[in-house]
Amino acid sequence: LALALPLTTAQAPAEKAAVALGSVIPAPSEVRPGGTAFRLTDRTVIEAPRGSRNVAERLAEALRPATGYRLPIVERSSSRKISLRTGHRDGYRLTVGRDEIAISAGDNAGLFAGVQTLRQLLPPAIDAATPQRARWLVAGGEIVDRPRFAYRGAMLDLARHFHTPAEVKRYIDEISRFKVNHLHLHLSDDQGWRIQIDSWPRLTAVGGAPGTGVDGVGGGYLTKAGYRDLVRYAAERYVTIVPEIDMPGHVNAAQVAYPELTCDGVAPPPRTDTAVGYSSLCIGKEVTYRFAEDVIRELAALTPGPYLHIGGDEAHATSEADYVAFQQRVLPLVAKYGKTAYGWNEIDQAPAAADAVLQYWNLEPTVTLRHASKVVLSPANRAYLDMKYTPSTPLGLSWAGYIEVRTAYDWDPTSYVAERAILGVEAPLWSETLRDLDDIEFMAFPRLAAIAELGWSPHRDWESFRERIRAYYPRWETRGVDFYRSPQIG
Ligand code: TNX
Repeated sequence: LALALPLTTAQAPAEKAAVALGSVIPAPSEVRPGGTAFRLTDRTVIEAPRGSRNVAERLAEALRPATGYRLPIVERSSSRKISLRTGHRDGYRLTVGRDEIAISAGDNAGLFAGVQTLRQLLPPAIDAATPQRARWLVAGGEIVDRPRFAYRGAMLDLARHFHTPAEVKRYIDEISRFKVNHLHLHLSDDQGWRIQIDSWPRLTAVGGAPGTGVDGVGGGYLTKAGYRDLVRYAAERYVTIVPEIDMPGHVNAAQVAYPELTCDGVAPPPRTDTAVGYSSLCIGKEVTYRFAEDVIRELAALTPGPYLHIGGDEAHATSEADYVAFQQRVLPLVAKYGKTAYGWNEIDQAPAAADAVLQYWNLEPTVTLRHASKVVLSPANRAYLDMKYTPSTPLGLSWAGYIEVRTAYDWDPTSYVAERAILGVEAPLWSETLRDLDDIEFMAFPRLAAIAELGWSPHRDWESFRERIRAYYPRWETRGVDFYRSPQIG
C-alpha cells in the first residue's frame, strides 16, 4: 500500500513510505530523525513490565486489527520489539532503531502519550479495522516530549442532547489520540438531567425521560453503573472524567422534577428551547443546600479524579448578592467531600473560590483573578467547538463568532493570564444543535486537535500545524470520523 504522504523521510529509498518523525499532533518538543527505520512484522513483540500491562494492551489493540499480527505482550524478550519502560522522567522518550522501538516515561500516562505518538508514526492504514497489505515502517530517530500544561481538556454537553455511553467512548478514543487527558461532562442543564442521584430519583426519572433535550429530541441518562463504566474506560486511556452539575442557574430540569427547588414551590414547564439565564435555585431555602450537598456527595463518590465542577455560569436570574451567598455555602461542600471545586469564571465573585479552579469562557483578552489562582482557558471565541466554522456551517451557534481552524489554533494562552496561573486549556462542545456522533465529530475535528496542540506543545506554528493536519486526514477517513474539511487546510 503506497500512501503518498506529503511528509516523508528522505533517508533511504526503502524507507520512503515512513511518516516523517515530526509529523505528529500535538507537535513533540524535540524531534531528532536519524538512524535506521524499524519495521513492524508478524514476529514483533511488545515488551512491558507487569505494571504497564494496561498501556501495552492499548498499544496491541491499536496495532493488531490493521496488521493482523499477534503482537504478544511479554515481560522480557530478545526479539525485535516495541518496549515500554517506566523510569524517572517528565513526559516520554521514544527511540526508533532497526531492532527496537523503545518508549520510556515516568509513569503509565507518559507511556500512553508515547504510544499515541507511535501510532501517528505508522502509515494511516494502521487505523483500519481489518488486515491491510502494507510495509509497517517507522522512521528512525528519537523524540523527547513532555506536556506544556497538566490539564488538556475537552467537554461534552450531555444535557441539551443526551449522548450515549458508546458515543462518549468513541469520543474518548478520538481525543486521547491527541493527548487530551480530561473529559468534562456537562451533566445537567435546563433541558435535562443526565446522571442518576439516588437521594433525588426524580431528577433522572423526569429530567432524563424520553423527549428531554433541545427540540424534545432524545432523552436518557447515565446510571451510576454506566457512569462508573465510563470512568473506568476513560482511565484506561489516561483520561480523567470531570463531572459537572450546573448551579444555581441552568436548573430548570431539576425544578420540573422537584418543585420545592423553586421559591414559590410551583413546578415550571419543561423546556426544550435554547434560552439561557432564566432559572435559579432558591437561595434562601434550606432545601437548596440539602439538594446541593446530596448531589455533590453522590457525585464525589463516583469520581476518582480530583475535580468536581459545579457550573455557576449565566446565573442571570440570581441577584449578585444571592449568587455570592450561594457559592459561599456550596463551594466548601466540594472540599468537604474531598474534591477540588471547579466552576465557570463567574464563581470568582465569591471569596470561597480561592481554592477553586476557574474555567474561563469569556471573550475579554485578559483574565482578572479576584480570588482563585488557577485557571483553565476556554475562551469562547477560540476554544468553543460549538461555534460555526463559517456562516455557512450547517450546525452550531455563532454568538461568540465564527471559529475557523486557524482562529482556534492561533492564540496564546499566556496572553490571557500569567503562565503559572494556567492549569491548562479545554475545548467545550455544547450540544444544542448536535444530536449524534457525526455532528459531534464534525464540530470537534480538526479544532480539537488545535486546542490539544496549544495545551501540549511548547511551539505554535500554523504552517506546520496545517501540514500535519492535512497529513492526518487519511487517518480520520480510515476510522470513519466525520471531520470538517477546512479550506484553510487545503
Ligand atoms: C453559553 S458558556 C453557555 C452554555 C451554552 C453555550 C452555547 C457557558 C458557560 N454557558 O449554556 O450552551 O453558551 O455556546
